[in-house]
This record gives sequence, structure tokens and C-alpha cells, in this order.
Amino acid sequence: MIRETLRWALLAAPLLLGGHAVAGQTVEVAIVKFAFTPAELTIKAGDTVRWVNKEKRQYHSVWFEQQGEPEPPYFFPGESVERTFDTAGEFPYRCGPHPMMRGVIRVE
Ligand SMILES: [Cu+2]
Repeated sequence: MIRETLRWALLAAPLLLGGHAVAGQTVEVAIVKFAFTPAELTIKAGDTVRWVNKEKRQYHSVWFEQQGEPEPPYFFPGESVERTFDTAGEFPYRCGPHPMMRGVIRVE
């Protein structure tokens, strides 16, 4: 299971990393043409994944449905969401409104 310590932030503006130490690095996943790119990503525990909506008009979401989580809000072109993975494992996700859009984060 994904632990409660995971941070889950909706960001409408560039992220400001002020005030506290950030242990891991941040890795970007672009969302363009109804696809997560890269769809499969391997990171290290403590790293953060930032999904950036690079569509012209289309909203999407990043939903860890198989973790039993509720469907998150959509985010729009120019916006991003990010999440820090503190636990090793394999975390598949999908887009809420577009079930064919799928990805997986593998945490080492
Ligand atoms: Cu979508």
C-alpha cells in the first residue's frame, strides 16, 4: 500500500522547494496526446514524480486506482501534480476520464 506519508499536491504554479530539505530527485512524466510519457518509470525510494499536462486543451488525472484510492481531481494544460514515493514497489496508475491511459511507477 502507498503510505499516508506520500505527498500529493496539485500545482498550478511552478514548484518552490523552499524551507525544507528534499532527499530525492524529481522525475517528470509528460502527458501529451492522451499518453503518459514515459508510461513506465523506475525511480528510487524518496524520489518524486511530477506529471505535467502538456496537452493543448485536454484535462487528465493520475489515479492510483489499484491502491484503493479515490479518483483525484483533473488537472489542465500547464498544470502538474506530483507525488513522492517513499516505499519500494510497483504502482500502476491510470487516467480517471481516459481508462486507456495507463502507466506504472516502479520504486527501487
Ligand atoms: Cu486522460
